[in-house]
Amino acid sequence: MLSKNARLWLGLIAIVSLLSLASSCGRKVDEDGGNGGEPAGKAYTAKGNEGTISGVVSYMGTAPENKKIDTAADAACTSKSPNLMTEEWAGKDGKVANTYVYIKEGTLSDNSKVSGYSGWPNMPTSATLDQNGCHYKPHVLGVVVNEPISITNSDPTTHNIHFTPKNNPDWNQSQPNGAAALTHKLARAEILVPVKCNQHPWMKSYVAVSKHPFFAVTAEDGSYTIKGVPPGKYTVVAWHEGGANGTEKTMEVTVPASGAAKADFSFGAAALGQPSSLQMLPAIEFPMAIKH
Ligand SMILES: [Cu+2]
Repeated sequence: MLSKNARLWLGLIAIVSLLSLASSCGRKVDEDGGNGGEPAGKAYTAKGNEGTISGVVSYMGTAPENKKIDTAADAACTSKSPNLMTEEWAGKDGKVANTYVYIKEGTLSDNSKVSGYSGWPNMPTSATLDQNGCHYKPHVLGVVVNEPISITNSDPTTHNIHFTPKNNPDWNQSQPNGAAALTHKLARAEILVPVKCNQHPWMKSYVAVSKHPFFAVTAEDGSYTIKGVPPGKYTVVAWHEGGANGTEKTMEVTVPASGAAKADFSFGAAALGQPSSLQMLPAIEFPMAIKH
């Protein structure tokens, strides 16, 4: 017969083992590359006949003026960035910068699905998000799941970087003047994660987390190029900030073998009548169900 003490110990050991089992199961979900607990897919091998998707994002009509930001709350910001402006409609000559363009889904020429792959050639391996002049550079950033994001503070003041995702854990770190770079990774796909600074309420950026490398952010001239795309038919989406979840425009394109597909997008009220711009979809995907 076991003594009362021994039974108590056995019970405790059983509880601790169960708890560690549960937590290792939880970690597995975080490390699965954002597949939501689904089994990992296959890796795509480059065939040498990949193509590109490129285009230009424009504003139909007159884009709203960016506004001057009142930085009086922090003299260090005012002296470094005396004319800080909002960046929602940055861009030149009616073109729209800071638009995240990505392949949402698609079918390769061998009938396999983009979402069926978990590995792609040329996955980006590092990104930088700099706090400089009391705003984020870049304003919109695309990364892949688990890609290390180096977060730097180039300002003579303290920032507090705060990722506010729906599909990944909240992450909130203070970074004083001169502090070493911080590194953050997001384990699950999410389009897009708002990032803010708890010290300076005007500071905003958006980080898109993708399972594949087929995305780009538009430059000042509105242009973007997505490279290394296997021949196939794709749903391409352009996301731009604004409102609660941003606005998405959707287009279907075909990439021929070793060829190029064009996908131009338009935002703005005047663009609503355009056939390619009818869809106004919520930008945040529903969190994937967690299956163990
Ligand atoms: Cu800040």
